[in-house]
Amino acid sequence: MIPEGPIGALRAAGHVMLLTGAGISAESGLATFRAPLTGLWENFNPMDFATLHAFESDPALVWGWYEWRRMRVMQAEPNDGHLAITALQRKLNGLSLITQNVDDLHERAGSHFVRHLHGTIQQPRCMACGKAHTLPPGIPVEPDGGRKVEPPRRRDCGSLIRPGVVWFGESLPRKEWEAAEQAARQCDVFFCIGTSGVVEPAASLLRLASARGAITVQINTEDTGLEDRVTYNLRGPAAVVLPELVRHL
Ligand code: BV8
Repeated sequence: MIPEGPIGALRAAGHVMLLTGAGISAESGLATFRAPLTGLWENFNPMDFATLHAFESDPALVWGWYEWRRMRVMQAEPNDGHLAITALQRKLNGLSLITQNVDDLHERAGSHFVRHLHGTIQQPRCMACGKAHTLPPGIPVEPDGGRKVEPPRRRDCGSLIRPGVVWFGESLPRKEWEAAEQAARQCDVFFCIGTSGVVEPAASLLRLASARGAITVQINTEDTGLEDRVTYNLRGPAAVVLPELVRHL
């Protein structure tokens, strides 16, 4: 049951900001970032892979992990949480959608102007100059039993192609980050949806919005430690809570 508070705040808001994390893609079957990995990767920790050092040390292993994730993303479908956000975007004039996720499920649910703070898995780029690299069409095949997949190299200069994501220790894309900071400063209502609030600087956006007097709402299936720092805490799966919110608008 959704309390009247968040619904009234949404109705009255001039500018709403949504920050989504891996939890909103959980019901599409994509593992969240800190949940134990499954299958081929069950004994691996994402934190050990999502770094430039890991890729430079073993490009085939890290590229194999991203290809496995890209395959899982391409096999996944947007869930009712993604679709509810698209409905919110249509109902509310000023809505900023910022995601920490590297999947494209918000876009495939029909959302526009999605800001990816941590890049996207669908847009690999050249290690040397950052030039976008087009991957062959179709879903990557699961490597035959192994985990390693040699990353492609550019034909002209032979540079390695890397995943188009922001690794730990790397700066966020400036345009996306500035847009997120501006939205956090200006919004009347800030939702953090399906994120553990661990990764910086994304996690600082809630603090910025709150400090500027925004009403803050958390949607999560578990405690994150943010419960005392938000105005409203809605416990439950994003794919259930968000459609319920939209139904009341
Ligand atoms: C930076 C792309 C400046 C890759 C990701 C030392 C050196 C440098 C920096 C640092 C350092 N020490 C600390 C830092 C800062 C560091 C950081 O934050 N580290 C953490 C571990 C403390 N940050 C950085 O490095 C950032 N850059 O600071 O630049 C700089 C530059 C150079 C030198 C110094 C500073 C870059 C961070 C970006 C990392 N890249 N992703 C990839 O995906 O492979 S982050 C990764 O975590 C994903 O993007 C993910 O989205 C993100 C956040 O995680 P969550 O989305 O919150 O996912 P999580 O699994 O944690 O939680 C899911 C939640 O959903 C849970 O709460 C769960 O309960 C909930 N849930 C589950 N199911 C549901 C649900 N909720 C609702 N409904 C459901 N159904």
